[in-house]
Amino acid sequence: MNGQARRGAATLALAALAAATAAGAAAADGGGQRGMAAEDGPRAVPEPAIAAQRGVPRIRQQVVFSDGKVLAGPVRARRASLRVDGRRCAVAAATALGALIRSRPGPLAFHDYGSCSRRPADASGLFVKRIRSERNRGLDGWVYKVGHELATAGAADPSGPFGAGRLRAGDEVVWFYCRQRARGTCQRTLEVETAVDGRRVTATVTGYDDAGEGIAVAGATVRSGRRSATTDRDGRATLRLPRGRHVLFAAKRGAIRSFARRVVVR
Ligand code: B12
Repeated sequence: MNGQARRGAATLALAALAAATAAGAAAADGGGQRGMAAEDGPRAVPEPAIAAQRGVPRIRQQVVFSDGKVLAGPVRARRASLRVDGRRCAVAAATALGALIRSRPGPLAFHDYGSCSRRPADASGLFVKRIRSERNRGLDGWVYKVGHELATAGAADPSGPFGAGRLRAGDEVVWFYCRQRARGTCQRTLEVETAVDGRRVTATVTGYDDAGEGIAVAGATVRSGRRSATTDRDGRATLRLPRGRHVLFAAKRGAIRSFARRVVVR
């Protein structure tokens, strides 16, 4: 988990009221960083060795679309800016929204429920209502997790995703399109852990709810290149892989696929 102080998940309880989707598209300024790779594995990003970047955390980010497409890679969560309804708004470094904008995932649209300005401190009311062509509708829309937990604060909130400090180097942030079920929770996000014994790689898949509570996931596909296996009731699957370095991930219909993990078979 990403920090002991980060507690308390945002339970997106089903509102009786219909969600009114706010109008007003906005443009984001990624400040020249290259976009993320549509991929299966992490992508190397050249690290500009400029002093201004020191202290700005490099995080891992995944943007998972409903059709299963994934943009993934490391991102330096630098300060960013965007325009909402003709206003220029600054977003603090080390926030999930700063990282999202910097990763340039494609067109983004926002609504400001606060009073954003050129000061990042005013950005806590910024809300992502579209990434590429996927637009929030009804009670469904874009959410982000840090580690396994749904953040409890807005993505540009300068107090950080859980109100207890901003993103740190190595944090994993996943953006996905939440489809709230009858219980009013989002899809589980998958995590895959591996153990290597000779050429046998045992993968254990856990699915985390909004609060970061995990359960073993049966029926998930663990994939490494062309090889794949399906998890049993304990969430375990075994793959035989040749010597070398491999990347694997877990996916299941109705859940959000895991980050890619590296394994080395000796
Ligand atoms: C439905 C809902 C969503 C839907 C919105 C669907 C849509 N069409 O846009 C989705 C699933 C997308 C969503 C996302 C998030 N939500 Co929400 N959401 C709600 C919920 C359950 C109902 C809101 C509603 O429909 N009100 C009725 C309509 C008529 O009023 P409205 O003002 O027009 O509602 C809009 C705003 O509430 C806005 N909105 C929704 N969530 C958030 C979060 C923030 C920070 C902001 C600024 C605006 C915003 O979207 C609504 C529909 O357009 C409330 C809880 C509640 N019961 O109020 C939480 C709630 C507003 N969400 C919350 C949070 C934390 C988030 C996320 C940051 C969670 C996350 N980790 O990603 C994200 C926002 C990320 C982003 N996209 O930028 C918190 C806000 C806390 C805060 N600090 O202000 C609440 C209060 C839940 C909670 N108890 O923690 N949410």
